[in-house]
Parts: sequence; structure tokens; C-alpha cells
Amino acid sequence: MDTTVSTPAPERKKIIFSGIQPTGVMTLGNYLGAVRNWGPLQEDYHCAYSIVNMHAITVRQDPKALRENTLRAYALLLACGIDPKKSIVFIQSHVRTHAELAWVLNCYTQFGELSRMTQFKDKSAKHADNINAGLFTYPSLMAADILLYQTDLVPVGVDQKQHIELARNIAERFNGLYGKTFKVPEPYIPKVSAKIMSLTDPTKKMSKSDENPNSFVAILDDESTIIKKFKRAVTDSEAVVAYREGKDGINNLMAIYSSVTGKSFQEIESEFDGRGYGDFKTAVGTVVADHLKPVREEFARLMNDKAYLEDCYRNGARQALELSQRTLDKVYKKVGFVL
Ligand code: ATP
Ligand code: LTN
Repeated sequence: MDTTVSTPAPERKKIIFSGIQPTGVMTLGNYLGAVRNWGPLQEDYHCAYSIVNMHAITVRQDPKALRENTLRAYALLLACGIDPKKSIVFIQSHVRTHAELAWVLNCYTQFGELSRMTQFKDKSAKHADNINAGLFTYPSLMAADILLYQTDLVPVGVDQKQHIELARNIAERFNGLYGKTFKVPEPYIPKVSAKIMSLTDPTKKMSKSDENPNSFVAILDDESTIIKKFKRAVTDSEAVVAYREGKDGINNLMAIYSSVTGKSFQEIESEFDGRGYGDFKTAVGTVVADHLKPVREEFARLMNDKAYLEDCYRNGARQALELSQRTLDKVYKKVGFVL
């Protein structure tokens, strides 16, 4: 008689990967659209998060500033609650498999596909004097970042959806040719704050590389700067706090307020019923500043402990290399490279 008790196989913990470019100080858009979700995910998933400095050089960077911003971005991730004991947290250029897989994937990505990427179109319009090949093939490197870890879910803002769709297509194409090699990833996009808009032009995405610092709130801005920026935010002349088409500025402030306080749009509308935009803007500024205060304090503490940071990113790179090498080995074998 068979006496073994058959217990169901424990469900495999899903894998999360995401990245952020060290192109400046993280904004409220990056935070609410992506990074804020990364910490809580650590409890239920295997997570890997990267400072993608190789992506950053697709537009010209000052080397000294890039080096400093990379370290600051790393410290900021930890300050936002990403725990290097729970997640793999690393700097992209430390892990050579990313560039290696990116080359292979470039050969399985079509020129036409890359030409359709809206980020490429936007960035090449913005940097017309430097439309380099890296800017064009950027999505293949991003696909490599994701596919190397057999990622299930990619938590990002909505602007990255198109790149993730391309990564899925590349994975499916490669799997179709050579048999199952890559997990096909899904985007993971928040409902309310997937696209935070610029405070000076609410039809444009808030972006950390915007040359007008009033257009974005940086996570490290102090309280009075944050409140000042919200007070100056472009709205409309209607003086009614309501979420409606055509009220881009107010809709954006409501999305921010809702995302930070957890209140619904309806609750916000009644809270500010009969009150002017001045009150509303101060309230948004205050909740954002209060919410970010512990992040600022933890960041300052971490930046005073460079030895700890170095320990964390070296260790992160070691773990990332070990995992990603397994996928790269499979790929090299499948395409016919002599091993
Ligand atoms: P850059 O200005 O250099 O293009 P960026 O501000 O767009 O940078 P990234 O490093 O490219 O920032 O993005 C990091 C993460 O933040 C991505 O998941 C992206 O989708 C998200 N993100 C960026 N801007 C916003 C925004 N305005 N609203 C919501 N999410 C955003
Ligand atoms: N392309 C992204 C940054 C990025 C990324 C990734 C995001 C690079 N590699 C992998 C998620 C997964 C951006 O511009 N925001």
C-alpha cells in the first residue's frame, strides 16, 4: 500500500523585476507610479531591482554627476523601503549578463518594432543632436534586464507598457524558435497614479530630466519647496475641485492626493466642496511633504554610511550575476555559441 501523503506542491513565488534610471533625483511621478509599490511586493515575491545606469547613457550624461546620481538613486531605493536582505538590489553595469543578453536580443528584434517606440520618438525629438544607436535599441536592453530573471511581473508606470509589450514579443519569438527559454512577463501598473503629470504643463508626463524644476516634485525636496511647487501648479479658472475631462491640472492633483491618502475622488470632491484651489493645493503639498519626510531622513542617514551601501550593491551584483547567468547560458547554448 502506498502510504505517502501527497501534499500539493507549494506554489512557486513569482518573480518581480524593475529598474530606474539614475538621470537625476527621483520624482514624485517615479515614486507614485513605480517605486512606492516595490517595497510591499517584497513580502510576497522574489524581487530584483536595478539602477539602470547603462540605459542612462543613451542621452549624454556628465560622468561625475552620473556616478553620484547612481549612488544616490541606490540609497534612495533603500530609503523607500527596499530591503537588500529581502530583494536583490544592484547597479546594472556591475552585472555583465545584461549587456551580453542585450546583444543577442538585438538580433531578434526588428528595426520596425523599435521605430514604433514612443519613448524613442519623444527622446529623439528632445535630443535631436544625439540620436544614437543605443537610444534606438534601448528596449532590447530593457528586455534583457527583464528576461534574464525569468520575471513574471514588472511594476512600472504606464509609459513603460509599450516596452514591456516588446519584451513579451521578443520572448515569444525566441521561445517559438528555440523552445521555452524565457518566461513571458506581464506589466504591473497602478490604477490611480500610473502617470503623474508635470505641475507646470499637466498635459505632459512629470519627468526627472525636465529642465524646469518647478515641473516636478523631487523626493528629496524639503517641505517648503514641495508646498511652494504645488501652490504654483497650473490648474484652471473654474475653482471647483472635481475629477473631470479637461481639468488636467486638478485631475493630476487629485490623483496625487488620492494616491497618498487612499481617499477616493468622491471623498476628495466633498472634502473640498466650496473651498478654493488655494486650500486644496496646500493640502496636497502638506500630505506629500509629510509622506516623504521619513524617506528624506533615511536617505540622509544612508548617504553617511557609504561602506554599508557598497556592501549592499556588491552583494546585490553577486546575486544578480548568479541568477542571470543561468538564463544567459541557456540562450548561448540555444543560439549555437560554442560553450
Ligand atoms: P527621464 O526623465 O530620465 O526619462 P523618468 O522620470 O521618466 O526619467 P525613469 O527612470 O525612466 O524616469 O522611470 C522609472 C519608473 O518611473 C518607470 O517605471 C516609469 O514608468 C515610472 N515613471 C516615470 N515617470 C512617471 C510619471 N510621471 N508617472 C508615473 N510613473 C512614472
Ligand atoms: N525603461 C525604463 C527603465 C528600465 C526598466 C527596465 C523598467 C530599464 N530597464 C526593466 C522595468 C524593467 C524607463 O525608462 N523608465
